[in-house]
Amino acid sequence: FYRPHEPIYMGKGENNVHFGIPKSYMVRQNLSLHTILKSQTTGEKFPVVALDPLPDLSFIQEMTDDDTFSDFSPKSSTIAGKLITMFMNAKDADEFVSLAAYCRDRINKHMFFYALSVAILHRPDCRGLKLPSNAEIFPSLYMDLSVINRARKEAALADDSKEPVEIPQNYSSTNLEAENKVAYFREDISLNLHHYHWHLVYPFTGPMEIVKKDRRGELFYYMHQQMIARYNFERLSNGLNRVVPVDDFNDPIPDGYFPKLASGTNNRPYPSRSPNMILSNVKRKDAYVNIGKLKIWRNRIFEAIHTGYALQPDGNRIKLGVPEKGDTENGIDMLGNMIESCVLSVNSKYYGSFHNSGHDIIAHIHDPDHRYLETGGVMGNNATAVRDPVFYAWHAHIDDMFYEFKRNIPGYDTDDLGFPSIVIKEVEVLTDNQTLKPNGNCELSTFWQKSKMDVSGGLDFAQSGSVMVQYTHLQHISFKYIIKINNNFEGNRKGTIRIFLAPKYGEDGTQFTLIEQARLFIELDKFTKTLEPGENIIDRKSSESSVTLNYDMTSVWKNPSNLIANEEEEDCKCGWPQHMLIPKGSAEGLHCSLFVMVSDGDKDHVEYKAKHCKKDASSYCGVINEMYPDRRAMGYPFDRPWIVKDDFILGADNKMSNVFVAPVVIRFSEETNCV
Ligand code: CUO
Repeated sequence: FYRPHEPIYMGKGENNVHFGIPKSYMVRQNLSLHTILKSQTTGEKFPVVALDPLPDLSFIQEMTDDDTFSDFSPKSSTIAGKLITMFMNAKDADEFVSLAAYCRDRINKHMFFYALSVAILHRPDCRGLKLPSNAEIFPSLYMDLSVINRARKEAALADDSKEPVEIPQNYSSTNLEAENKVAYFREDISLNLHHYHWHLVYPFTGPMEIVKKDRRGELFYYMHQQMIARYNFERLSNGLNRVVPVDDFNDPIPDGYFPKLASGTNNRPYPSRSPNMILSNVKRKDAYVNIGKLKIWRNRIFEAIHTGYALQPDGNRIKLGVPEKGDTENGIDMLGNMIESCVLSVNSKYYGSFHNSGHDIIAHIHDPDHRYLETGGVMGNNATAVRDPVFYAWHAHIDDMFYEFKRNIPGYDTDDLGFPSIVIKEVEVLTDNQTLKPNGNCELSTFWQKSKMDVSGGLDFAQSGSVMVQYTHLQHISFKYIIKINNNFEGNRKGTIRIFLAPKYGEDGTQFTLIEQARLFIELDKFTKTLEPGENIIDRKSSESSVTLNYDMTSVWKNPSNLIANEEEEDCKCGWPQHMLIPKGSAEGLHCSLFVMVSDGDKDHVEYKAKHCKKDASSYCGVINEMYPDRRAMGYPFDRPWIVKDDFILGADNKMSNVFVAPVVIRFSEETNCV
């Protein structure tokens, strides 16, 4: 992974005269039997097994380093699927390493590292191996190209005269563009890493055994639903209206985006999109999307949603899994795989590839017939898509389609929501610098923080040694929830504590109804507790959240043993950034509703195969090789409408004792802290 464009060095054996000769030379000399590989980071040599026969890479030739790898185009994803399969089929770790070494300089770099990463995450012999952060491998996908150029200059200096290169907080636009107010969210390095990593863990192509994961389609729906809810929360924090979905393919796309990034393969700048551009059919060698087809696919998907049945390739219909009451919901799972679409789609010919093609058509809006030889835009890459405002507009539409299903199945009634004899008496949040609620209100505090990361591993051909960049991101003062629960049963009961947060007021200052607020609730935490009879006081830290992961940006290259995860970390490689758990709020204080529910832990419980299973960041990312750790529908209890009084959430008719809504204010301070 180190320095992706520098050739790897291989030779024929310990005493080989060719040792240390760049791979490109070896290709020219037709030297194909490689037995010694030299580590780029340490200079250490180690043997690799000879491959016999050599792998046939003819399927990959259409994709050179001059092409931009797009996660969503059928061409890229078909080739990537074959490459992943090849890596997964290597019979042992030795063969896997040889295969990777053989392929590395012969394949489009982005494609290579994507497929290799998917394989490392899924091969049993790679358990415990940590992937380096993609921002370290391809920093130009995560920060302004001018920062990379300045980092190269720093690399040439002696270590004691190097200074960190600052990534300006506003580098893609100014506040003349209203969307710039939420650029800190869209362009957050760790958020982009989360999205990239999520799609590595849940590829939509490749061998069945890695695509087919428990409730995969449902998680595609839920993780992206939460991204939209969080983005809208952030927008309301900044005085912006909620995102408007892209649902009419003939309308101009109002938002422009000028990324200032370079592609990780050919170093060309990512194309920009001016405001109000109009979609047209994409007819290129590397992408083909027809607007008429998109509309047909969408109609068919809606037909499946409204009839409750999907058409299979053999002409028979299959129930779209509309759940019987109390059952785990699987209709949304089927729909997730169908809309995305992934290889698990019930009928990919008939329902097409709606979501992926949407990414693809938007990514090529600037050069749909390739007459200018431009590559695709940021929407075509999972590592860069979420920085573009149109990502949220597109996914808001996708989310509306999922919600169309959810609102057509039975809503939750008090039986589905209640847990009689469990009473939440009080909920408080206290930040680490508070012992009491100020003015009787629970208050959360957000601020800017500066952090650093080392990009030297991605500065190909630059001098070695660390090169730090410094960036600004949102942060909050850590806090804890104190929840008082009475268990009026005679014995112990297991409770699942579900904590959500939503803004209380809409764009025009009116208080949301439950129906409006439901789709805005963001999950903050979910955990299980044994509740003893009588009063229980639960004290839970924000850092323990089941949603988040603490992104450690220290370079793995400083000490290659960092690539081996310790036991604790083994299963946690994906997650919402901890520093973005709480939306920004506002200087005057954004009023929010903190929703806490206790549901019956026995009904929610899922049995794992493994004895010790780390559930870090499992809410949006699941648990590797395991069932999703909650039997309820993802997003429960806000995934479906409620058949209870509309004003319930406002506390006017609190019949369900296992639910509590506490007012919380998020106050933002302009002060910047450095770590
Ligand atoms: Cu994550 Cu559209 O699925 O980007």
